Amino acid sequence: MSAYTAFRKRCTVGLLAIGILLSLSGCVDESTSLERIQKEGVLRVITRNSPATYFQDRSGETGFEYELAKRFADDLGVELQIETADNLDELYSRLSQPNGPELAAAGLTASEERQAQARFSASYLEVSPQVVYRNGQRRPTRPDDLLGKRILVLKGSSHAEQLRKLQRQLPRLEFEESDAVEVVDLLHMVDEGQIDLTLVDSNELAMNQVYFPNVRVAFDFGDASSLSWAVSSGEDLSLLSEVNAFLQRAKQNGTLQRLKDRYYGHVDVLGYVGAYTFAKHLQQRLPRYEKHFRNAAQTDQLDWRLLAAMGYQESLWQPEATSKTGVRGLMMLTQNTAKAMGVANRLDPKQSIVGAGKYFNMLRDSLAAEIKEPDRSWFALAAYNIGIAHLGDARKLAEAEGLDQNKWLDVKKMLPRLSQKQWYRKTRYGYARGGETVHFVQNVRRYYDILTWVTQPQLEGSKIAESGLHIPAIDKRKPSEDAAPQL
Ligand code: BLG
Repeated sequence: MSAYTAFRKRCTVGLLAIGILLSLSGCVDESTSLERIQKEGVLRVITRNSPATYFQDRSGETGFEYELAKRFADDLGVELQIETADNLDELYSRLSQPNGPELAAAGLTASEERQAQARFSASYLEVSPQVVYRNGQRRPTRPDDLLGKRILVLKGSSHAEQLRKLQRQLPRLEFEESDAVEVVDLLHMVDEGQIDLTLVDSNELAMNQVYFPNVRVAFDFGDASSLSWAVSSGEDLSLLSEVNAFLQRAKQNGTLQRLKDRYYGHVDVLGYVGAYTFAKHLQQRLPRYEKHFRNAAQTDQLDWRLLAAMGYQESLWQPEATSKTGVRGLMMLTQNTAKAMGVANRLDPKQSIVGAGKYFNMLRDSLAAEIKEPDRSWFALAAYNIGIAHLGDARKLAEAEGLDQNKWLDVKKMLPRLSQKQWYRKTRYGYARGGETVHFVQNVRRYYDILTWVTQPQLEGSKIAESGLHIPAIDKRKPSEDAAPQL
């Protein structure tokens, strides 16, 4: 061994020893942020409490961001702990605190102003900022049309940032920012004519369109932007690269698309007119029957919103509805079902709802014990529409195909076969319009989802806007001259 080699070896040993000593004494914690999360077994995520991100529903915590973050935590094998911030400034400042949450998942846009505070992940959703106005007023079509309007946006939002940029070209442009409101409040204020315009992201508008009948898209404001998750800018890159890998997988295996459809796809499924009509009926018709739904649901231990969703699918909440086949009333009871449920007058909305609740419950109770919730409820819905006997046929077809007769996803594939001769001639009860039943269950579930979030406390809290939320600069100005009369 040369003297040089011996010297190097001694140095290496020395350095190693120092390294071991340092790490033993805890002077250097070399674990990455990802390792720390895994060691502690908890991922702390900060979000906003809003229908488009995170809220409480019939079965607990839910929302697009919550569901995605929950899957991420499950993948990491750790518990998810959600924290909420009241506004975006607070969210970013808590994210950068030394003992703050590790991740922010709140429909965030990787805007220039925020790049200094946070590192953003790859995008998981493309959205367009949209200018929103009230139906009946002149539709703004370009940035110049924003001049002289009462505009309110979320404080600290990318929309405020975009408006500030526009102000450089249009110095007379005025707008307000508020941290006392959420997106629903902004839309509510446009809907009620309390402000002229607001800016929201397309996904948030899509979700809320089914609630506010008067709000309309004026025009897309600038380019589409990408929603991302964020980690504090002080963090190492371990968590961020794990997030990116997860988002990539969620894109590839369809998880993102499913969540997007479930939360933001109402307008796509109902169509623009359908969403608008639903919103109108929600305000004008549902209040007349809500107490009947609630009472009947309580008696039968159901969620009243499921019963209401069925009523909307059956008759658009119209007590005198009649089908071509003579089925009648708000809940579309056949004569036989009405009789069996003790309904004397099918056209009486209260009786119709009580009878339907009783019938639905009876069907649900009669299903095989192997069928678990929530599928159990979807099976009961199918039986409500097609009859328990035909549903039994579809389950048998599923079994014969090697599918699971206790899973809705499998049985729903078989139902359309009940109207095809090659299949229904093999069944015990024969022909039935099973395709319609699939459609029926799908629609009821869609309305149920919508009703679930429009009746959640967060949205009901948005009534603060109605009761005179105080935004001084806005209050001072006169309502615009061309405001449309109330519909
Ligand atoms: C349902 C009955 C089931 C009955 C099935 O028909 O009506 N449900 C109710 O009365 C609530 O009881 O099952 S059976 O008794 O075991 O035979 C099958 O007959 C009602 C359905 C029929 C459907 N809507 C509730 O979903 C309907 O109105 N179809 C007609 C559509 S159209 O006007 O011809 O387009």
